[in-house]
Formats: sequence, C-alpha cells, structure tokens
Amino acid sequence: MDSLFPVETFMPPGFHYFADFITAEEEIELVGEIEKVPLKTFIFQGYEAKRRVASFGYDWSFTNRKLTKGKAVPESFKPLIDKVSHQLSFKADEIAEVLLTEYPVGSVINWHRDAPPFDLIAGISLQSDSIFRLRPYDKAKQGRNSILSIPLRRRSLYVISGETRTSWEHSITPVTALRYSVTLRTLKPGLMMTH
Ligand SMILES: O=C(O)CCC(=O)C(=O)O
Repeated sequence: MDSLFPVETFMPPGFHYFADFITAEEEIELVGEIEKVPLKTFIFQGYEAKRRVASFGYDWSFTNRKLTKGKAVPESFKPLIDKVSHQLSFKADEIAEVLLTEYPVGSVINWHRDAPPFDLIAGISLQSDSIFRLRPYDKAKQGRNSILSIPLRRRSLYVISGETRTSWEHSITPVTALRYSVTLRTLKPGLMMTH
C-alpha cells in the first residue's frame, strides 16, 4: 500500500499517542518495581527472544492458544492502571493483563498483531526511546511505503484500538539502550472476567 500521507501526519484510526504521560518520578518508581519482578526470557514457537517478560492477570499461551488466569497484578502497578484507565475513560478492572517487558540493547519485537482475546492495548515506555512501527496486516497491502515509523519517547503512552488493532500489525526496531515497557490489555467484549 502506498501511503499518500507523510508518515508524520498519518496515523491509522485507533492509534493514539500521549507524550510525557507519566512523570520522571513515576518512571523511576515503575522501573524500580519492574526490577523486583523475576522476568523470564520470552519464547515464541520454540524460539527464544532476547527480551524478558512477566505477565499478570490473564495470560495468553501462544503454545496452547489458551487464555488462563495467572498471577494477581502487584499493587505497585495499580496507580499506573488507574492513570491509564482514567485517561482512556474505562474502569481500572477492565485491564485484564499487565505485561512487563525488558528489552536489552539490540532486542526487538517482531511484526505481530496481539493475541486474539485481547481488545485495547495500552503501552507505557520506560527508560529509553524507541521506534514503533505499524504496517497493514493484510499482506497484499504491505510494502516498503506502507510502514509507519513512530518515535516512542520514554514516559509516553500509546494506544492500539479499533482499526489499528484489527487491520494493522506492529513491531519495535532494535533498541539502542535498555528499555522497559508496561503493556495493559483489556479483553474483548463477551469474554468473562471473574475477579
Ligand atoms: O514493548 C512494547 O511497547 C510493545 C509490546 C508488544 O507489542 C507486545 O508485547 O505484544
């Protein structure tokens, strides 16, 4: 798909970006909390990624393609959940999953669309800036000119919803400094939540 729009001005519907969503103090606290959590190397289809993760709340297994209820979300992430849900006008308990990710220098997240049961995705970037990319999910629309590159600043919030959630996929290019992210996900309507 050739875009008629310069990358800087065109964002697909449902993608939102909030620079400086959290303060420098909140960032320090969140990084401190993530450092206390045991993170595990992410394994996808038998391959080890360089990034390490910890998931709380509902967890999607790419191996079994099943949603299971995992560990309770630590209290220390509740203020962030409250802040995001307030910003996006939904209830804090609609956040079904909290995923913590550590990206060592050189690590990436490859092109993907998030797991099927999840609906809205909200990502908070910590510690370093990175490049977030979007491209159409439909292979027929993919091409060099269809990739949107969005600078993701540390302390920012991005939101993937609507058409960006259904019809676009995303990736992060190799990070040049240690980066952490907190990814919050709601469940699609109709999927039962039993808190
Ligand atoms: O680190 C990020 O902000 C992206 C996370 C992501 O795309 C994922 O975990 O599926």
